[in-house]
Amino acid sequence: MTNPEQPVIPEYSLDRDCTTLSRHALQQLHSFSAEAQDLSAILNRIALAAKLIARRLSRAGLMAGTLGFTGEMNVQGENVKKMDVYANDVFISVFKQSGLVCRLASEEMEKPFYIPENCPIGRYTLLYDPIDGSSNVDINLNVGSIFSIRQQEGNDLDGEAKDLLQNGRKQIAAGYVLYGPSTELVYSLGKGVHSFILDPSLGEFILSQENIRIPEHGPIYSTNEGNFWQWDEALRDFTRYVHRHEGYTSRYSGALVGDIHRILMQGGVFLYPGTMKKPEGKLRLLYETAPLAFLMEQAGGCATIGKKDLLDVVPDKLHARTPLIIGSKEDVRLVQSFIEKRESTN
Ligand code: AHM
Ligand code: MG
Repeated sequence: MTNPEQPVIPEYSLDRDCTTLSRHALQQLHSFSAEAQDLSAILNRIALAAKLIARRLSRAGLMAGTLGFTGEMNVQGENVKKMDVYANDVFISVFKQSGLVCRLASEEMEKPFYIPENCPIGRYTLLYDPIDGSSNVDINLNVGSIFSIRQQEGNDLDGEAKDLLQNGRKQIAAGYVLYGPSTELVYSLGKGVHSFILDPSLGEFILSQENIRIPEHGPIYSTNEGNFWQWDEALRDFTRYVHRHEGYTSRYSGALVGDIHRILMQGGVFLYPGTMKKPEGKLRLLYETAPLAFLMEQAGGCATIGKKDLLDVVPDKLHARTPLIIGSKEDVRLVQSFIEKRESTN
């Protein structure tokens, strides 16, 4: 008998509380096949990595040896932060003895990391940026992790990982974790984009939004305008346009995941173009721009390097970089119209 005094909790709320990331992935794939189980288990491990990183970030200012630089340089020639190293190791550690992925390739490692005990059965490679936007870490602002899953092709006996030098359409799944006021994981298996919030009381990522769609047009433009004089004329034309027209507002946090998350939810465009000194831009294709482009297309937006779709770009090396113009279709199109206009007058 139900007590009429007791509030009736709708059934869906319990079911929703039980919609964890791994269960959702299985639902998405409509299957309990070995492949579906593997992908679901990989996402579950990524979720564990995210929880470990979120836990450390939440207490970073109180723990010795957590903030600041290590004094080392990474393969990109950038100063490495202690959190970069920790987060990179977390991903390796959660995949050891998992039988799930044979290789991990990360922005922080010159070459892929092999997990030989997994290789006979783990036919996937995980690509990731363990802490993106790490300049924000020391001042307690938002940062993120970005990930992508690709099928391993061939045995890669020479360890060169040449099979990873393929376009972004080869990705099986991609996503990011945003370490903000809540920890949020957004992912796609090529069947829409879905978001999960970490419920600390459960220690689980619980479904918060299914089938996220980016607006066709939005009010935000997000870019580091400090580079204005380093951009080519077309990008400057676009910037002048948004300065002179009502309806656009600027938001830029210096951490890609948060900036892209805002664009995904509210619409607009994020730009990290090439500069005169670095025509290929700053962001890395395999660990940053391709996973985000995959998500954005799945949400109904788009991503380009200027004229070419970002997902069609084939990297010439593991740590290749690309310019990035990403977001709502209409706003990306507007940027492209300035590029075309400049080309037609040159
Ligand atoms: P990182 O992976 O070394 O942290 O670099 C990537 C970050 C992005 O999160 C962000 O969009 C960009 O670098 C910010 O760069 P800038 O300081 O040049 O605006
Ligand atoms: Mg990064």
